[in-house]
Parts: sequence; structure tokens; C-alpha cells
Amino acid sequence: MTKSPLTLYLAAPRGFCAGVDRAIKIVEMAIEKWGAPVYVRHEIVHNKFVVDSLRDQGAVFVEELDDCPTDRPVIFSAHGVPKSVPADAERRNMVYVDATCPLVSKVHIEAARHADDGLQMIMIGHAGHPETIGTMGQLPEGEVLLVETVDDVATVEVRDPAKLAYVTQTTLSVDDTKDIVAALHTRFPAIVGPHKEDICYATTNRQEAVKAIAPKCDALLVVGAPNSSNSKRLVEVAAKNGCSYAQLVQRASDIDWRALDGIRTIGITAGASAPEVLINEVVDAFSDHYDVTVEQVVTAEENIEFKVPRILRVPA
Ligand code: 10D
Ligand code: SF4
Repeated sequence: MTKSPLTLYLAAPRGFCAGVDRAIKIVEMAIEKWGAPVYVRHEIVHNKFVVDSLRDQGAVFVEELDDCPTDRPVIFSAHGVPKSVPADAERRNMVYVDATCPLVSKVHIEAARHADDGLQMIMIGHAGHPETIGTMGQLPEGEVLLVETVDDVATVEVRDPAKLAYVTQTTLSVDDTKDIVAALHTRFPAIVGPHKEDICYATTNRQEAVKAIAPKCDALLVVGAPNSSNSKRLVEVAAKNGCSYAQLVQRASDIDWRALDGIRTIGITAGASAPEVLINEVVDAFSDHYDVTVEQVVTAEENIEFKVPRILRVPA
């Protein structure tokens, strides 16, 4: 049977960012340094494949510090943790390594600094997401107000409109956040914030790359997990920028081939927590079904690397 021709636009940058790379390295190096088991509080990054392969190497994933024995090292996930978590670990004399992405830590520091300056904090983020919980948890309970949408800006009740600042989650939609920030400035002209928002380079670049290919794609697949905020945003960006069929897939077996019947072009990208091996698996699956011509579309070059914490760089 002859295969139909298909142009496959591969977005670049896609997949692992520097913070994810570092977080995975931290778990691997911790296992090497202390032996198994090493505990990890929350999925180190939101990807089942990554978590499963670290589990095979000796990592034990738990949701709370209470679930860890005090005589084993524990690692905090890349998304960041409330201040109470390292404080608890210290109280229990536990060895811990913080794998919070340095770009998330930067937001934590920003929030604390604004609070020190006497400003009430507003966080733009998704309720219940670990990064939002971690950033809001840099200040005492109830001190940070959460805003998720432009509508929320209209109803948020602040102490003093003249003494306000905002921070954001790092993985938000750049375009949606722009609208929320604009609404904040309109309602609270004195509000203080970062230059634009706190969305990181990796989130911005992956969304830009999707925008470049979405209009020419009959369908676009984002390799990523259903609990991965940045991956879900890529699906939305594709849909909002001219691609009528945009879907999240964890790996090749999730592809709904029937829904793709008749397509001539496909776009593929991956969230910041999705390993390249899964992207290759998806590309290979398309080559099995179609006569594929791959076109890589590069919209930015990335060369950021973060060092692992010092505790892992010194011998045991
Ligand atoms: O859900 P998410 O996009 O925040 O996290 P994920 O683990 O999928 O990707 C890495 C992003 C992090 C750690 C937050 F900046
Ligand atoms: Fe860090 Fe951005 Fe990656 Fe999050 S998505 S881990 S903030 S580089």
C-alpha cells in the first residue's frame, strides 16, 4: 500500500528546558551519592516516563514530606515548594536537595522582596498547581491573592490599591497573561511587577515556535502529560493560532489516527518536561503511517544551563 505524503513541521525549541534537565540530573546524582532509595516530593517534573525511569533507578515518589523516612535524602520537585517544606525538613534533621528551577526561585525571591517592602502580593497562576502553591507559600497563608483570569481582576479584594505587587507562574500563556497584567494595571495603576511577567524563556520560546507552525498545520500534537501546565498551554496556543485540531499526547500510542485521516501537514512539539525519546517515537509513528518529509522550524536558539546544588558537587 502506498503511503500518503505528509509534511511534518517539527517545532524548535521543544521538549526539555534547563530547569527540567537540572532537576532530573539532581535525582540521578543524589542516587549516585547516597544510594537508593532517594525520596522525591511530588513528580520531579510532570512526566510519567521520566518519573518511571527515575523510579527504576531507585527514586521513591511521594506527595508529602510526612511520607518520607527521616533517615533518607529527599528532593523537592522543579516546581518549587512552600517555605514550610524545607523548614519541616530541617526541623526533622533530614538531608534535602531543592530541585526548584532557579527561574521559579527567582519568583519566590521577588514575592518575598515585595512583601518586605510592605506591598500586598497578587499571584497570576492556576489554582492548585504545585508552582502556584509553592510561590504563594513563600508568604504566610492568606497573604497572596490568586488571580487566574481577567474576570478575577475585577473582583479581587485588596487591602490598599496603592500598595500592591504581582508575580506570575512561569508556565502561563504569554498572550492570556498579557491581558491579565493589562487588567491589573487598569484597575490598580500603582501596582508593581516584573518588566512584563515571570513567564520563563522556555515557556515563551515553545509558545513562539508553536505560533510559527500552527497556521500551516492541519493538526498539531504536543507531546506532554495531562498535568503539565506548560504542555497544556501549547495545545491552547496552537488552537488559538489557526490549527483546528490540537491535541496532547503522552506518547505514540495516544495518537488518534482516525481523527488525523486526510491530513497533509502535521505539527509536532513537546512540553518542557517531555523527553526527546518520546518525541522521536511520535515522529517515527508518523513515518510508519505516511510518506513523511520532516521540516524543522527553528524560532529561537537555547543554550541555558543551570548548575546542580553544591551539595551534589562535593564528594559524600
Ligand atoms: O506543570 P508545569 O508545566 O509547571 O511543569 P512540568 O513539570 O510539566 O514542566 C517543567 C516546568 C516547571 C518545573 C515549572 F516551571
Ligand atoms: Fe524553569 Fe522554565 Fe523549565 Fe519551568 S519551564 S523548569 S521555569 S526553565
